[in-house]
Amino acid sequence: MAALKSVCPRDCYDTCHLAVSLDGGELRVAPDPGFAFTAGFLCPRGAVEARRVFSAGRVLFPYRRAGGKPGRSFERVEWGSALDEVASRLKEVLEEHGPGAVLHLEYAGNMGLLTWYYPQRLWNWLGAARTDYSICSKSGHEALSLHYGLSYGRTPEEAEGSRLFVFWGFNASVSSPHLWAAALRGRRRGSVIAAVDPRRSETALKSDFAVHPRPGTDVALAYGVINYLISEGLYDEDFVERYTVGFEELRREASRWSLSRVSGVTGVGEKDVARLAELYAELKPSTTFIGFGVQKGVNGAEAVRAVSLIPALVGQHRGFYYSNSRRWLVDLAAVTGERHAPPGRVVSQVALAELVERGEFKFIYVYNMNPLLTLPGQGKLRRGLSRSDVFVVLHDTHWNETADYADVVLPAATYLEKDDVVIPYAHGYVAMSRKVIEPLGESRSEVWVTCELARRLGAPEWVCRDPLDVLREALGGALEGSFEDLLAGKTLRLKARRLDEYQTPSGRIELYSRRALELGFSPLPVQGEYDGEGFVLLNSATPLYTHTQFRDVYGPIPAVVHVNPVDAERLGVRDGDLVELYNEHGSVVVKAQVTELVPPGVLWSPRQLVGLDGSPQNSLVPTETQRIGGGPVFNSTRVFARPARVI
Ligand SMILES: Nc1nc2c(c(=O)[nH]1)N[C@H]1C(S)=C(S)[C@@H](COP(=O)(O)OP(=O)(O)OC[C@H]3O[C@@H](n4cnc5c(=O)[nH]c(N)nc54)[C@H](O)[C@@H]3O)O[C@H]1N2
Ligand SMILES: Nc1nc2c(c(=O)[nH]1)N[C@H]1C(S)=C(S)[C@@H](COP(=O)(O)OP(=O)(O)OC[C@H]3O[C@@H](n4cnc5c(=O)[nH]c(N)nc54)[C@H](O)[C@@H]3O)O[C@H]1N2
Ligand code: SF4
Ligand SMILES: [Mo]
Repeated sequence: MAALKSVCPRDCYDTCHLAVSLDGGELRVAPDPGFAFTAGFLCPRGAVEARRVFSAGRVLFPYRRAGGKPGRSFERVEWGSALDEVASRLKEVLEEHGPGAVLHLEYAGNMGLLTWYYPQRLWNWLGAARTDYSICSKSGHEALSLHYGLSYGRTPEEAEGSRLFVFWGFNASVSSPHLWAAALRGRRRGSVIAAVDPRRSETALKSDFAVHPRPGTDVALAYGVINYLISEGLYDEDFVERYTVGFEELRREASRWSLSRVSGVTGVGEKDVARLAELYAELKPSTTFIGFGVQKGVNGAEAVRAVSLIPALVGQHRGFYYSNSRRWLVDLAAVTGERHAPPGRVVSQVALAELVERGEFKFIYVYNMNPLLTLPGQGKLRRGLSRSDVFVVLHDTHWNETADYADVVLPAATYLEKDDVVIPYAHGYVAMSRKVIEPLGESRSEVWVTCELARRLGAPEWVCRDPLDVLREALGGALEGSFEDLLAGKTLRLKARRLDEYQTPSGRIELYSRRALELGFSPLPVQGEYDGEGFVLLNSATPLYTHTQFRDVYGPIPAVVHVNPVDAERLGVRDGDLVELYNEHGSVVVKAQVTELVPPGVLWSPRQLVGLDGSPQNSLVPTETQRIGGGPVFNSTRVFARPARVI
């Protein structure tokens, strides 16, 4: 069989274009050689997709619960009776409690328009509650929009010619391997790679220059850089004059951040702060890659704001890279049906556990997400979902922890078993992702399940509109080329908003943000509290897993914690010993790895792990939300540690 085009739909910066073939019945997933950015190699996850599709972890049939919660005791049922049961429970809850007691809960397990967005047509028609999708990048988006209007930045293509690549709280060599490869290509042409990370991350270790601020002190560091640029006359006066407003206010605030004060707060040596500023002044163009990682702490949004202002001072139009989801003209509302029926109640995804514990939802439909490991406040979430008055449905490709709390589990087709279109958030190229094999077992697409439920609930015709027509409407004005070209298998570029256009009240980069003032935030970035008791527990992406996916191929996410030798000594912990991490929210037992990759006072674990005691990492993370954007605070979680005695 000739290779078919597909696109990796994982929540990942790279959105690899793929060539998928069936050689003698064997499924082969390879990079599409025709798409330069991701040609050449796949990451360790992309490389084992075929194994994941055929793994023993697949949900292949519909099931209904046959034992208590939590637990995996299920009986197989026919699709018809599973859907009938779901529809009748849904009707009961709607009648008794209204649509606000019905929640659809999803994230980006598969970023396809038909997988993630299409099902929302049904829920919007019902007026059901949804979340604010704040779990990942929302705070950073809102932060950038205060100063730049829409939150988009450069694409990898636009960044590639940079002479300086700064990875700020962004472990790209792990979390965005093709972007990292692009940076390495730049280095071979003489560019410099710098990293800002509290840890000696994989990316920091491979960079030409790295600084290691204390977690949560990035605002201070950014002000240090800004102050140095201004006071040494190294900033681009002409650019600042033409494209920004609020320079004087920024200058005044930054002038309070002398090298010695910055060094005191961040722990970064004065010379290194100055060196970072000099790199910005000397090496142009530069691109600052602002990671989702730095943005997931109490000071996360403020850090994104502060860091994003540095490129403006050195004369770069949107000289940063964050997420470009707001750069394209894709009409998502055409997919979610929001113009027919706006979403009902919107609740915090980060703080969802609070509402679930209080029993605010009686019917929860989960798809494309594994909230029973990935949401903060696991203790509350688990207590809430154990209530007898909540009915939980899960539509997933694989068995996961959420199934342990589900009443009905429905089998989902993987991306290789259905057609879809994935909109990337970094590069701007799309291709139709084609069904390569028939769905395994009785697994079915989200479109199919949505329409089966819609029919049972008597939904109007628009809810179940032909998915191709929906895609045509959503993408019609968004492509450089026609939708028919896309259908015919061409790779097309997305129309993109301009880099030098600023959708702020003044039409310029607002170093001092009027919108922030109106919203009740400080017009200039603020360095918040960063100190506290015990340790800061950082956690970030690791190479073999996409969040909780690929454990069926690679085994459990290693339940380990990195501890600096000084702390290990003080705690009486040796390499390989068991340690209990605990705070007022919960406790998790992990194995210590004594290493200088983390500084004293800071711990690091692979994110979303399950402890050796079966307790999830997110039982330590509070449901606290950031002021700007309502994002999570994973990377400012405070914990204590002690040698673990029993398991
Ligand atoms: N401690 C800690 N927790 C975190 C984070 C952190 O840094 N630290 N990061 C947060 C971030 S940034 C994110 S983005 C979230 C991610 O949180 P989740 O989105 O919950 O992450 P996944 O584990 O990838 O779960 C996706 C689920 O979708 C399923 N799936 C995959 N493909 C399909 C499909 O085609 N159809 C259907 N129906 N299901 C499919 C997978 O099998 C999996 O069960 O986690 C957050 N949680
Ligand atoms: N392999 C792999 N790649 C992925 C994913 C995956 O699950 N696996 N998930 C994708 C998704 S959804 C996301 S959100 C991204 C996340 O990928 P990134 O944007 O790279 O973010 P993280 O991996 O959360 O953390 C990056 C770095 O931020 C550092 N950091 C933590 N706190 C601070 C701080 O206060 N200041 C600074 N300067 N740095 C800090 C951490 O030490 C870490 O090295 O990765 C995407 N790519
Ligand atoms: S997970 Fe990311 S890097 Fe890996 S194949 Fe998919 S898009 Fe590419
Ligand atoms: Mo994420």
